[in-house]
Amino acid sequence: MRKIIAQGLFVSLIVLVVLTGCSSTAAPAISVESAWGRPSATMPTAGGLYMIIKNTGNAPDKLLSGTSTACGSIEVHKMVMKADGTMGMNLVDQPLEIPAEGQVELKVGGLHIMCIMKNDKFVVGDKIDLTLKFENSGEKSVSVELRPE
Ligand SMILES: [Cu+2]
Repeated sequence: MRKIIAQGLFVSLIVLVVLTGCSSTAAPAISVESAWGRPSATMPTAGGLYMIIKNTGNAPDKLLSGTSTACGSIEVHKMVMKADGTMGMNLVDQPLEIPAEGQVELKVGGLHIMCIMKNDKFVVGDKIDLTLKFENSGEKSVSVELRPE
């Protein structure tokens, strides 16, 4: 009887090691690079924010939301070709997935973060603080440099 209990304990220990091993190794590792922003060409009170969101971890993560002292609200947009051949923007209403061991590039002509400005305009040369909230990685602070183009 004692032997069975001892074996049972041993098996539970192995299960515990395997379980905790998994939970500590399968995690996203998010970093943000090359962040910059510019005034929108079409919306005078909005600005586009561009950056590379990298995930060096082995589990995906999702960008849930963002806040900034310079922005009244923040949305993820995607540039699309409209039926009349001009470019427009669509709201991305699903959390943006950052794949494991991958990256998502927010760039001119593609995905971007739209900052609906609190004040009148972006001042080129200024830096604005942006906080991005990820599902698993929590909040990441990003300094965004404002450029003319
Ligand atoms: Cu936009």
